[in-house]
Amino acid sequence: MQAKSGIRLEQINGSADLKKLRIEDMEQLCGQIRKFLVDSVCTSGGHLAPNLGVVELTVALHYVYNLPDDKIVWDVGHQCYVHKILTGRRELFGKLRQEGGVSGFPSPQESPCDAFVTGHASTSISAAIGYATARDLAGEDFKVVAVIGDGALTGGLAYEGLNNAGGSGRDILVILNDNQMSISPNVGAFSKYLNSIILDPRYNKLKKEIWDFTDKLPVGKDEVRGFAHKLEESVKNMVLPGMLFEELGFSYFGPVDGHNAGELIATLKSMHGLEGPVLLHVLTKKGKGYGHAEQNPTRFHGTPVFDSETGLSKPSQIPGYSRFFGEAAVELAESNPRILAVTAAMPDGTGLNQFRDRIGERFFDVGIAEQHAVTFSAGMAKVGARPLVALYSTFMQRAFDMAIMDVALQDLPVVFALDRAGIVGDDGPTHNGVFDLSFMSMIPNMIVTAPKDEVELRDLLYTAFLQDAAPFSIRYPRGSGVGLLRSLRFREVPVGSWELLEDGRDVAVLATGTMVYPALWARKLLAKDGINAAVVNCRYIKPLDEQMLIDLLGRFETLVTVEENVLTGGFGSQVAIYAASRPHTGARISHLGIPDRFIKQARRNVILERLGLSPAGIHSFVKNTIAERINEHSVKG
Ligand SMILES: Cc1ncc(C[n+]2csc(CCOP(=O)(O)OP(=O)(O)O)c2C)c(N)n1
Repeated sequence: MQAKSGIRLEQINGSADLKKLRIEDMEQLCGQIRKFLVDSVCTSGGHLAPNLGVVELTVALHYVYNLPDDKIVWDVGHQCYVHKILTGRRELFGKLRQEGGVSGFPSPQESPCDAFVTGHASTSISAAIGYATARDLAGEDFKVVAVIGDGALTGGLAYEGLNNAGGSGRDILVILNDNQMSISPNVGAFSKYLNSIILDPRYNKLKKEIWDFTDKLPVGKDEVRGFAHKLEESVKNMVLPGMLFEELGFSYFGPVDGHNAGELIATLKSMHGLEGPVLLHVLTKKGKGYGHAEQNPTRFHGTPVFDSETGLSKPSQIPGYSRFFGEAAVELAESNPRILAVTAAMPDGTGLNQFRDRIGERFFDVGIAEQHAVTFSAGMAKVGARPLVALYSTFMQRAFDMAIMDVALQDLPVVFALDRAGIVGDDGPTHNGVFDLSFMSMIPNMIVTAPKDEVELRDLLYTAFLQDAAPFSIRYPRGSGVGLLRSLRFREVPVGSWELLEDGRDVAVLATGTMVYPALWARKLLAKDGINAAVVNCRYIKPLDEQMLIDLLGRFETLVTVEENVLTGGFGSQVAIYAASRPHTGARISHLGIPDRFIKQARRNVILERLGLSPAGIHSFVKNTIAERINEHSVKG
């Protein structure tokens, strides 16, 4: 793309190239970046609207700061595409979020300009103040910037960071990228507070005028600013009550227009020499510059492949698990007024938007606050409500302690719906939900389940609400179900019951959740090798179906467990621990699951195949296990 004044995005491969440009050229550059973003994301899918919103901000940051010496920590990290484009990774965008391409989140392995791995919200201020503290102790002088969205600012960790940073007095710049949106419209008191600042700019206008005026002073600028600051301290509560950030030890600037690169550059430059914690409030529009995304920022927060002209994506043939879950939740809640639904800023992703639209008075979006979501649910359960808290498996990690202390220790009937469990693929290691079977199973009183398909998901949800005392967790994967017709009637799935789908002679395959259907396929492949396998749907990970397990241990010499979870502490571990506690049966149990390493981005099915978690993979694992077993026999014999 040849620009009028000869600016070409292809020539920008780092801050140094950017700094050669004139301020007047920035608008044109930003236009090129936006076009590049839309063209890339429409063919690969990814986080479009958040990136369109930070084009000018990212350009300005790169213009003023020196990377990688200075450190920018991107909160959540989903808005780092522009940063990646400007730091020499533009060509890798042909494979955005794919194997061998550029990942969708900051990755220091990819570039030293990516200061910190992010993916889970609200960490940036803590990481940045960590950087600043170690910097000061080492006597170094690089700059540290945290860029955090108003959505991420609803997470408790952000306040822990603000508290620490504001109290420390260290040099750190927090940029609040305020677009009034989380994935959905932002919620809660803090969001209202930010709005009140935007809507009442009197104080900030006054402050900016003083700042601009003092900037023009030939001498004594700092003294006059110091005096003005003291004056401001004494009058601000009269002008705008509750300047919360200032009270927390930050010098607050803004709100400024986040789509005027020249103004942003000038502001950042003028703030460059400021000491202590500083917060710059920047107003942006999510999806800026691409009509479809501006009109529907939630839809384009993270999008599948789409047609850039129409903005439309191909609808999936089979409804996703989240939709089934949302429908079932509504159905159950319509006949049980005690059921309440809780989400941590993910009404659309979890399918609870259906609940919100139908039974809004019993729906609660608490912001990006998984820990609070769980303890809030515990409080409600304590007085007889039946809370259903729906979180992505990866974000449930945040609330581990709350699940133990606030829910399970009191044996409260909170229902946990853990979506996106297992490998998610494109979003990479920050988003894989591969630990929940382990950490949920280790909690006393917790019932842990994984349905084999969408119908069983509905039935397990129904069963969960039949339990009066115990916390109950259900994990299910990203994406489409297996395409079964919805059964109209709910059926109870007795707690701790497995389902013997196919009996066999040579080996028992104990599969859980997403691995049940691949195990049935593998059975067919094994039959061609003359191996007759039993396949069990182990939908309860805890409690195990002890009766059936005892029977299988007695009948089979070889058992294989299969799960889409890390092997450590997962389903296979529970089976092994139980089997080890039984009188010696002679059965040998082998385990197939996710190994002890982080899994990088690639297509979900590619990863699963590579890990052996596919029909072919299960087939060869079982075959090899049996072959080893025969070998052992012949050596002994
Ligand atoms: C702990 C955690 N919970 C949920 C999410 C899912 N999530 C990703 S981005 C996002 C919204 C972030 O909003 P904001 O910080 O305002 O950034 P914006 O997308 O508006 O630029 C959410 C809820 C997450 N990344 N981390």
